[in-house]
Amino acid sequence: MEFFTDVPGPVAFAGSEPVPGGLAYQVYNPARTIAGKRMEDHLRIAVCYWHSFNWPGSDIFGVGTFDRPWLNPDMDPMEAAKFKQDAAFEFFTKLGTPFFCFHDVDMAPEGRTLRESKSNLDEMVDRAADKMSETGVRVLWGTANLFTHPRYAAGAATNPDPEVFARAAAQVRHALEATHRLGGANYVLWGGREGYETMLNTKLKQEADQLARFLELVADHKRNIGFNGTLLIEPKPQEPTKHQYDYDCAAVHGFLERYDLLGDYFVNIEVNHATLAGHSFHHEVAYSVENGIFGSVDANRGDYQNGWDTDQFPNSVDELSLAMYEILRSGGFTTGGFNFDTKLRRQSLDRTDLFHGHIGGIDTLAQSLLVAEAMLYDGTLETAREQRYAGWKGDLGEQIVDPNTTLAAIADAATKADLDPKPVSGQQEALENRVNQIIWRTT
Ligand code: XLS
Ligand code: NI
Ligand code: NI
Repeated sequence: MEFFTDVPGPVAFAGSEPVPGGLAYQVYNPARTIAGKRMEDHLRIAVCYWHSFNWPGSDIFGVGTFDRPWLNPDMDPMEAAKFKQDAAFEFFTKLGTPFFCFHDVDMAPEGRTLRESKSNLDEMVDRAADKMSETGVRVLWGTANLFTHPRYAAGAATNPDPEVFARAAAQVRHALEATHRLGGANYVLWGGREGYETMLNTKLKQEADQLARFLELVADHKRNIGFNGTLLIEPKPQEPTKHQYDYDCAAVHGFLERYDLLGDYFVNIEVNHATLAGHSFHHEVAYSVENGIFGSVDANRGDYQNGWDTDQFPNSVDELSLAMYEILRSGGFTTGGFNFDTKLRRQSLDRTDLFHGHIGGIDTLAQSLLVAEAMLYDGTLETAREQRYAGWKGDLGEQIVDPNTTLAAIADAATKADLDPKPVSGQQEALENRVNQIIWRTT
C-alpha cells in the first residue's frame, strides 16, 4: 500500500528552475563529478528510521501531532513494524538516497523476553534484506537503543548494576549481528545515558572502566563475527543525562587512548551535539580528522537560542562548507556518510513535509560540497596555513623537535642569536572575506 501518495515518483534533480510544489533537488545531482568522485558517493546520504518514522511529533508538553499510523498502540506490534518498514522503504526510494540507519527497536518491537526481542528483530531484518535487494538501498549504520527503557535510567554499560550491563550486551550483540547481516557500513554507539545525574551517588572511575570494558567486548565481537564495518562513538555533552562521558571529540579521543581502544573506534559527529558542547561543527570535524578518529556525521543542526537537541534539518551553507572542506581535504568519507537524525517541527503535518525537510538538507550539503571543492581549488586557506607554520620546517623548528635537544640547548641557541621575533598578522578578516567570496560565487 502506497503511503506517500502525494509524491508520485522519485525526486529528481531539476537544476535551478523552480519546480511546482518544490519536490525536486536544485543542487544534489548524484551523478555530478566533484573532485574525481560522484556527488552521491561523496555525501553518502542516509535517512533515519528514528525521528522520521518512529517519533510521533511529541514533546515534553504535548502528545504526537504527526500522521504515523504504525505508531498507534492498538495495532499488533509486528504488523505495525511491517507497515512502518513499507512506508520507510517507499520514502527511501522516492527520495532517491542510497542509505538508511536504524535502532533495533525502530526496526522491530521489543518482546516480553530477550529471546522474543531477538526473534522479532530477526524477522524484520530478513524482511528488510529483501527490500534492500529489491531497491538497492543500503545500511549506513545500525545501533541499539540503550536509553528509552526504564532499566537504562542509570545507564547501560555504566549502570551500577552488572545485570543491566549484561542486558545491554545482549541487545548490542543482536543489533551488531543484525547490522552485519544487512551489510551495514558502520555500527554506532551513542551513550545517551552513559553519564550521571548527580555526583553524589556516582563513582566516576568505576563507570569509565565499565564503559571501556563494554567497548572492548563489542570490538572483540565485531572481529569474531567478521563484521568489516566501522564502530562509531557519537559524542554528546549532555541530554538526557546532566553530564555524558562522551562529551565531545577530544574527550572521546582521550578516553580511547587511555583504554587502548584507538583504531577500534571512530566518531560519529552530530552538528547539534557540537553546538551543545560549546564548539562549532567545524571544530569537531577538524579535531577528529587531525587526530585520525573521524568517521561519520549526523547532519542535524541545533538552534542557537535553545540549549537542547532540536535536531533540525541543516540549512546553512555558510556553516557546513568549512566542515565539508576539512572532510574533503582529508580525502572524504571511507565507510561514513551524512545521515539525517532530524526531526520535523511539530507543526509540519503533511506527509510531504518529510520530503521537504530532507530535500532542503540534502541540497544544503550538496551546495556545501561544491563550495568545499572550490575552496580546495582556490588554495587560499591551504596556503595561508602552510605559510603560518613554515618556520617549523626550517633549522630551528627541526632542532626543537629533535628528541635529543634539551631546553637548555634551545635557550642557548635563542640567546646566541638574540632572537626577537615580531608578531605577524593572522589575516582573519582577509581569510573570512575569501571564504565568503567563494560561497557567493559557487554554483
Ligand atoms: C541523540 C542521538 C541519537 C543517536 C543514535 O541525541 O543523536 O539519535 O544518533 O542513537
Ligand atoms: Ni545523533
Ligand atoms: Ni542528537
